[in-house]
Amino acid sequence: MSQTIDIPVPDIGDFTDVPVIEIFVKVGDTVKAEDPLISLESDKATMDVPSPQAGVVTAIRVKVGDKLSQGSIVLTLASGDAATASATAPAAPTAQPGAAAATAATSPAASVAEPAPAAPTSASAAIDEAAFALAYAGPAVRKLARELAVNLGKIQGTGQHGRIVRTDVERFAKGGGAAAPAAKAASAPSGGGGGLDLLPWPKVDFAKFGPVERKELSRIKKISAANLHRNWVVIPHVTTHDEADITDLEQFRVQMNKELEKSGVKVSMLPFMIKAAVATLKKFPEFNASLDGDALVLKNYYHIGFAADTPNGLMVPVIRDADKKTVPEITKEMGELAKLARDGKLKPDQMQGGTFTISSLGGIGGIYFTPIINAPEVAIMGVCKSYWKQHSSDGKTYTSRLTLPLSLSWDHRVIDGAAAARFNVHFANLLADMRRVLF
Ligand code: CAO
Repeated sequence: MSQTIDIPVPDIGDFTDVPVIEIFVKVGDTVKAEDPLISLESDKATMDVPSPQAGVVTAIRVKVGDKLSQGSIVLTLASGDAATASATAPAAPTAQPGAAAATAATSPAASVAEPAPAAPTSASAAIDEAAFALAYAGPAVRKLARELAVNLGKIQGTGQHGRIVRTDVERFAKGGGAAAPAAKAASAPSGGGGGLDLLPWPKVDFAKFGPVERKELSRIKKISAANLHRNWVVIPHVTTHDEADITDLEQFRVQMNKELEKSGVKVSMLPFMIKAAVATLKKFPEFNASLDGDALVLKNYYHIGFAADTPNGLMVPVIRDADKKTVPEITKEMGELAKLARDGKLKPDQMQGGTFTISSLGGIGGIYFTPIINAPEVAIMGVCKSYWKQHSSDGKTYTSRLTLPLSLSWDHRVIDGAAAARFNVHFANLLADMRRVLF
């Protein structure tokens, strides 16, 4: 007996009001359990919503651009005898060999990770992995491209904002479709299949060499990995290191904590750095900006992100309007946001709108590191553990100064080395004497 059911968006974590960017099926299509139905895209991740069961699509309830949350109805499916009969019917005439396998299970949660590249066969060996990784396409389309051994980097997408959709891949596999402009394909300088192009990711049977254990990456790790990978590959990073003398500031911080003891607020060095960052960003506005095509968007607000280490991976909560908040207010908000992050309860809007990020490893250790810019921002300040350093201004007499190592990574498309060095010097001078923030 046939029965119709409405298919809702499953649990997609903290995401709400996520726009539909692609619909993979149409009325009359037969789907199997786990076939992708639609693709949702937030600014953090692309998610495919799979079908929970086999059936025939009788109505589509959404259109591209609609914003969906968990429970929103996507489409109606006829299941049971009628559907089973149709489900065994031959595939649609446009389907390519292997296309059915290409629509295998995708996680209902943020499925940002694409399937591992196949072992290098003669067909897939030609795939330019860097261009493939950079191509604007969702997980289901990437999977299909892998199955059809299609190099995504060579396709000009016809979807919204140039997104590559299923039909683009299918058309390209048949020998049609527009090729991507050469500049879009991130091939090595040798280009055109030369011997120095990126090789496929090595596929190794690690168990051959000793006992192993397989652990899936957390959802947060998958999302941050995809973002970090894109940012590292797309942004020409340079890191400028410097140091700040925080001897007096540390003394002041300890004194203030004594005075604030009864209020329960305990201030670390980070809120002072946030205030110093805001003052430095005001002096160097191109660091508080984002690239938009050929233009730079300078922001007149100061929302400072801070990297937080959580059991599930790295998260970047944002302190909004940090310029309007006091150090104790920032301390309190930072503590609340860090706790939410560690408990996995941070909402998307608490991670959005950042204009500059500080990544502090000061509580842990290290001397310098290379932080990865949190796109679409153009710079990030990395900070390590302060240490006592011998300092001399005349080469004869030495004093011990508490020294904070700074590592500023910046986008060389927007910022040049001289500006970055000046930014660090100004930031360090403010930390050396916070009274300068008033000027
Ligand atoms: N030098 C020396 N000591 C420092 C310091 C520094 N630069 N920064 C912090 N400390 C001290 C603090 O004063 C505190 O000492 P006490 O326990 O004696 O008071 C201790 O280190 C722990 O500080 P904290 O880490 O709890 O507090 P914070 O405000 O410095 O940082 C937060 C808060 C959420 C940023 C931090 O807990 C965190 O998650 N850091 C990791 C960020 C990260 O992973 N970055 C890497 C991103 S790239 O993968």
